Amino acid sequence: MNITQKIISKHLLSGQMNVGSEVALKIDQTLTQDATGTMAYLQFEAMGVSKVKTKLSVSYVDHNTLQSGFENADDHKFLQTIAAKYGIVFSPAGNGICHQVHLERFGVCGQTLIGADSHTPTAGGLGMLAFGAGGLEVASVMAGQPFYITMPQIVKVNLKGKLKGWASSKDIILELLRLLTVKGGRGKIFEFVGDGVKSLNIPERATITNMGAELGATTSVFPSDAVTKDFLKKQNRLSSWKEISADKGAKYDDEIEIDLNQLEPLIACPHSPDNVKKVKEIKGVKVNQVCIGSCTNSSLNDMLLLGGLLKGKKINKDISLVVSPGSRQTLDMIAKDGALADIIESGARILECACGPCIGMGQSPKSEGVSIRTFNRSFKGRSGTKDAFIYLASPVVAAAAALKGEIIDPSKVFTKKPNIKIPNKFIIDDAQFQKPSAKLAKTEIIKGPNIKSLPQFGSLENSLKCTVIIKIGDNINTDDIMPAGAKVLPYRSNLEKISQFVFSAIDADFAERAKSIESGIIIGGENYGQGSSREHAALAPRFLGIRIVLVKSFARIHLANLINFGIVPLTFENAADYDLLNAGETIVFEDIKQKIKDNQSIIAKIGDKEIKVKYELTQRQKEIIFAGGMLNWVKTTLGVL
Ligand code: MIC
Ligand code: SF4
Repeated sequence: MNITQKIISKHLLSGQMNVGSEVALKIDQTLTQDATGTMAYLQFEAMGVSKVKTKLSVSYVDHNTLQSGFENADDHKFLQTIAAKYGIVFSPAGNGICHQVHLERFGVCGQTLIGADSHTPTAGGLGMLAFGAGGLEVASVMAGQPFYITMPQIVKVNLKGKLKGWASSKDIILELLRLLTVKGGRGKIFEFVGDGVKSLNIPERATITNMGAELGATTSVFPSDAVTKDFLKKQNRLSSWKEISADKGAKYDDEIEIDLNQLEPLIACPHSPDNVKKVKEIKGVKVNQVCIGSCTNSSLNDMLLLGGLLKGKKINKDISLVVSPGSRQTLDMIAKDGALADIIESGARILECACGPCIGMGQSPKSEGVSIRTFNRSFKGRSGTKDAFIYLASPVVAAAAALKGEIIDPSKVFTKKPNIKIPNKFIIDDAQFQKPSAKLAKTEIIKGPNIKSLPQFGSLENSLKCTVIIKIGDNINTDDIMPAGAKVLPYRSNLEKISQFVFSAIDADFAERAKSIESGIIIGGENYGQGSSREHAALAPRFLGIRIVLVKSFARIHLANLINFGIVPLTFENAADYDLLNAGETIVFEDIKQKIKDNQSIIAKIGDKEIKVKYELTQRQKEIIFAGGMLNWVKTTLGVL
């Protein structure tokens, strides 16, 4: 067996490990963050379970840490009290970014993890099978339900040789994005093997599994070996280690080879993570801002390297360099090591250990500004400045740009690699985590005025008559559908408020129009809903009356979110029919419910035009849609309704 099959077979509750068939998995751990967590815990609460049923569930506060009003602080209090009541570990603001902290303090080799955040696969760097999911799915797993996925293809990524010169692990994943694009990983798990693996440390592996999300992959995983053991030993967590590797001759559905010796510094140009070029090809672009951090590149290794690169140097006068270490542990260790002082003295601005600029929580670039970021996403407008140009690169490329004020090959700036010494023992101080106890289980849940209860959606009607509220193109991401940033994020637990922002950057009147019409439909192209796992990108449209999304193809997590909120996901039988539809038209779906029940094809009628549309739904997913969403369905399953 390969690594994926080994872990899946140990967690398989039902189904068969055949590509394309649905499997139900036992999940050991869950994680949430504050932007998705409030909704997930409201849903969990509605399920009426007395305690989480997982081995470990952790609730992190790392996204909405800007407190420019009471909303976010109220959310934090709600998360803290609900965690206490239901036996969830709580990690408050300041502790760090969920994926970094989870890697350091909680991940266990060979276990399964789902997280209400698309970058949950980061933990694959430790040999965990970790999936991003909607909050409602995480809630149902916490309530003891299995996690369902369509068994993906397993792709062997053979890493050959060793990184040379100024190439970093970021360049490995950027190379994969260049080769495969943001759609290339859909329905696939990437398993990294080969002699190149052992030369990569855990944070380097985690940079790759983290950004596997940008490929649209179901997840990515590395073996667990002596390097993993060493990392966990330094974290004083040797008991979380176990060796995991693919059997000799293990079978894969596909194979890719990357020769690490040949890689050179790469950069993803605006506005998509797959628009990858060699740094030396685009040198000379003037830069205004450099941001180093995010769950992709904020580890101790990244920060020590940065300290070494900047030591004794000053950044370019036209640059704003912002640095956010990934965790309190990292910040503490670079403070004691002296690397933090080197970073500060270079002219950097130090931010708290949180997502920060990555999710548009501050540090938006200037108008038409160019920002080089070590992050994983560069969708237009996500930085908070609509006309900014975001480039994604490794900390080395980012540091070179910060010193010279332009995109430049690092070999022209640095002569030799700083000698980084990773201490033998990490600073272990878990004092800021709130761990579950019998006493805490008596905590009263506190909900501030911005935290609104969930709406109840009705079951699916037999026929639907929908107006096309918007028609959009390919690769629409969930930031397009449901923007984030400092203005919108405070309303993640207030559906009525946040729904006003649906598609606001693309079509300012979308919410108004959708609300004024009884039933709406969205028409889209390929890979609809790529990017973040935010279920608000399905929940808020449903709240506005969207009943059907008809596209050429879907991204995995968003497809699950649509189903979970009772929106019918349809695709064109013939992609060219996309051209026949227009915004404002009315489409009639006669007997849609009965047809789905009977597995028959569906005809969409637009006046006297008829087009064939299709769906791929398991029996379970059909029942969820008929019930008006997963919450209704789970409540029935658990006997709460
Ligand atoms: C993101 O990177 O887009 C986020 C913010 O972490 C999201 C989750 C969210 O929208 O809350 C994600 O990746 O799932
Ligand atoms: Fe946070 Fe950015 Fe990572 Fe999302 S991608 S979890 S916003 S750091």
